[in-house]
Amino acid sequence: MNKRIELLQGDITKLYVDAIVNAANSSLLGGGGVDGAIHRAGGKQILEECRAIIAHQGRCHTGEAVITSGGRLPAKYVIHTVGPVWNGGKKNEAELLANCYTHSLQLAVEHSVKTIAFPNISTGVYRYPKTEAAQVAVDAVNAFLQQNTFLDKVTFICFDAENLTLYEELLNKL
Ligand code: AR6
Repeated sequence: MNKRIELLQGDITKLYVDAIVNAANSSLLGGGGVDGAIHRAGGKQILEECRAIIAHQGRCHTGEAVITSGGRLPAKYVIHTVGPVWNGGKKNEAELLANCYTHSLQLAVEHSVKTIAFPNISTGVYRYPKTEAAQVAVDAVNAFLQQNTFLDKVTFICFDAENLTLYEELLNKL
C-alpha cells in the first residue's frame, strides 16, 4: 500500500479535502450520479463557474479536466473531468480514463492542492467495467505519485462495496 493513497467508502461531497474530482460530461452543466450530487451539495456557484469556462474555452473534451471553486462544499475546489463512455474497450477508453486521473492531478498541483479525492470515474452511467477501471485508476495515480512529491494524499472514494473490494485488492499489491 502506498502511504499517500487512501481508500474510503461513502459520499465524496462530504469530504474535507482540498479538491474533489467530479465525473462530469462535456457540457459541464451537471447530470446524474456523482455530478448531480456535487452540484446539489455545492450550490449554484459551481454551475456558474462551469458556464463561464464553457463560454471561454468551449466544451470539455474526454480525458481533460477543468477547475472551479467548491461552492458550499467542504472541499476548496472541484476538478471536473470527463470520463470515456465504455464502447467495448477498443476506442481508446483506457488511455482516456488514465488521462482523467493524470490531468486532474496536474491541475490540482498547479493550484497547490495537497489532498484530493476521486470517485470511480466512468463506472456508473458511462458503463466502464469496474475491474478494468479500477486498474487504470490505481496505475495512473500511482505513476503520478512516483514522480510527484508535492501531493500529500490521494483518496479513492468508492460509493459501492464492489468497487471498494476491487480497490482494496489492487492497493494491497502496491
Ligand atoms: N460520491 C461518490 N461516488 C459517487 C456518488 C457520490 N455522491 N454518487 C455516485 N457515485 P457516475 P460516470 C459513484 O454515473 O459513469 C453524469 O450524469 C457511482 O457509484 O456518476 O462517469 C454525468 O453528468 C459510480 O461508481 O459517472 C455524466 O453525464 C461513479 O460515482 C455521466 O453521469 C461514477 O458514476 C458520467 O458517467
